[in-house]
Amino acid sequence: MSLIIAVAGHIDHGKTALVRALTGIETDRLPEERRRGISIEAGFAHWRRAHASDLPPISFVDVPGHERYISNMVAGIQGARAALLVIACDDGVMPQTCEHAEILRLMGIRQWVVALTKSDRIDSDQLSERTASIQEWLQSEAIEAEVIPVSAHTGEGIAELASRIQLLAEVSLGEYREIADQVPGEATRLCVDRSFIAAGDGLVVTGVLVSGVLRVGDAVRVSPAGLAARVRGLQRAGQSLLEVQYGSRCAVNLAGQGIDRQSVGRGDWIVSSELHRPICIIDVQMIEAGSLDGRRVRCAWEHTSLGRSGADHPTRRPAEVQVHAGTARLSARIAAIPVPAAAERPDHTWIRLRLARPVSAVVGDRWILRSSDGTRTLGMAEVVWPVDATDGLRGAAHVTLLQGLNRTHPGAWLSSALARLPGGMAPARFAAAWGLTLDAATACWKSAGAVLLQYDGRGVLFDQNRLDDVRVRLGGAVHAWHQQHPESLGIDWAELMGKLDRLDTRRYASIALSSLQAAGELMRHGDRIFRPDHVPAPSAEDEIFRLRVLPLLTERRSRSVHELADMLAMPLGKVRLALDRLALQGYAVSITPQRYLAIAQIEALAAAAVSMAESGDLRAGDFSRATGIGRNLGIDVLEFFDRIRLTRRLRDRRIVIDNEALQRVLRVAPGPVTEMA
Ligand SMILES: Nc1nc2c(ncn2[C@@H]2O[C@H](COP(=O)(O)OP(=O)(O)O)[C@@H](O)[C@H]2O)c(=O)[nH]1
Ligand SMILES: [Mg+2]
Repeated sequence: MSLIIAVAGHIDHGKTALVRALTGIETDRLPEERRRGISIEAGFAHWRRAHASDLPPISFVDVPGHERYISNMVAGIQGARAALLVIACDDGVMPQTCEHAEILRLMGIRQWVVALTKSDRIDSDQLSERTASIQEWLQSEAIEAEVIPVSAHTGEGIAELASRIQLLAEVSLGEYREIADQVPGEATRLCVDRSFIAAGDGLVVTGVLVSGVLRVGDAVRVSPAGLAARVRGLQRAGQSLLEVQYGSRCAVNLAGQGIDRQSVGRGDWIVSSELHRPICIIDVQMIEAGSLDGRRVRCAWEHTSLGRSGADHPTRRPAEVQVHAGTARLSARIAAIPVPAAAERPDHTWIRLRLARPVSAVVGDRWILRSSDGTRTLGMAEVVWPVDATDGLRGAAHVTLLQGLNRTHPGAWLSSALARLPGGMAPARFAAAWGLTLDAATACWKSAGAVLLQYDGRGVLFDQNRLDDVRVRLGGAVHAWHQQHPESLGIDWAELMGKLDRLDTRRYASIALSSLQAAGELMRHGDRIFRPDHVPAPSAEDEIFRLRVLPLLTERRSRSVHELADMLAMPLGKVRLALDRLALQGYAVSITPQRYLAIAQIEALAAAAVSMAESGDLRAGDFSRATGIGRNLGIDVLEFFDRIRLTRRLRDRRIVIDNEALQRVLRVAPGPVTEMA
């Protein structure tokens, strides 16, 4: 672990000179910077302290102060956890002093120190006056910071500032560790600010390792492009290492197909493979830029034509903004997510960002939003829902999902999401949303009361409590149906769904039904759901039907449901239902959806099959001939026997595997466990 301190402030206030005085390092590296005497890119300086301490490495990032380079400034402060705000004593607070302070505060920096530079330029009376006025300004900005007068020219105050920074570092590291300890198993994420070709080594990228560990030999991916690469070498502060921990700024030598300066650069992320899931649509919570020049300025935000949108103020046209996400700058359209006025918090707004290109996003990432012309900071967007979709939740349900999300811990977030999502969430999606390794994500969902089930051929996490609840209610609804409709086979699936709450969507109900079927608590025949102990009471109508249809089902030649409907002059659907009831009452059995046979008939056929298998070979042709039922029906019957596991097919013959199978299934053959339409 190491600590990065952002050195920010207005242009010409002495940031670069101060870093030089503290570290001896010149951060203006570009020829243009040296010629013009201004910083354009962020410059990095590792602090080699005179006194050895237990503290991990500390480095400064000296960011450009000119307003044209704000985007470089935002890229530069990625990963910084403390701020050294530089204010020249002859100039005082200037526009970029405010803007930088605002951006740092929005990014969540809590540890600050203010260097009042060029103290050699004014006398001590003026100095105390300046110090007082700056302290007043800090107070109005709600920034807690000590103000230390320094001169890079005379060296005055530099030692005091250095010891103050050490103290600051200790506090920030404590905070940092506390946060890091709460989220175990973070996957690797490095945001790239620069790439270059190093002679003999190939491509090198520099950037901040925001989470996880990077080791020489690691297989990684360049996101969002998705290129695979391998870590060939690592450096921190000019020193070659085998491993770098999160929080560090480092240089990484990458090798791989297509890995070059064109394919990897500022704005990209180097991530472990499971984290490569770039997305374009992200829900965020926006915190507005609150004060510039000490005034509360809401207009910056209102200028976006979006403004605040309560339920009674319909959203206006989505606005275009610039998003600084990590070191990337991209344009996005924003749409407010309307929150009912009562639930609105004055400083928070829910926003859906539609980014011009996909990015890597993890819950809690803080992005700076600036006006599309790049002149105003609108606020900070904290990533809340990096899942690219809300599973069909819209309007109030969407807001309820976002408002209900508990962001204190990945497990809590997952439970709060699963409680409201209609269709659960894939474990890999959850891991990527929180930047966790798959192992850590698994530990999290297990302790969060989620359950992993196969659904549509892939694993999906569901809320165990909700599932249990739906199971109980499904069982209750079926029971109630039987009481009210004793003559009916069971309740129709669609009707049963209608008895559940809106929240208990089809997916939960389907899964609950499957598990109830597997446990033998409910059965299903076609679209009818019923309890295994329920036998429909035959009505007078059933009796008449039975007398008419049974002779037809006992003939050698079997009739399809369609033929029966024609012969009995009854609607097809009615015939099917009546046949199903007959099956449940123990008179008939369905061998295919189209064919029903009388019990006596199927029992005779089973006996014939068993005896043929015992006395020699059971082959489809011989079976059809011997029983006289014709080839097609013969095959249907044998396949039915296979299905109920009376027989098993071995190439062209069959063997008997369970003599009792027919007796067991004579009541009803349960349908396959799949989602029902
Ligand atoms: N007198 C005096 N001038 C300084 C001091 N620190 C910086 N300067 C001058 O102020 C100008 C801007 O300094 P620089 O470090 O480039 O400012 P930056 O734009 O904030 O990085 C340079 O001409 C410096 O020589 C100081 O402590 N005393
Ligand atoms: Mg500078």
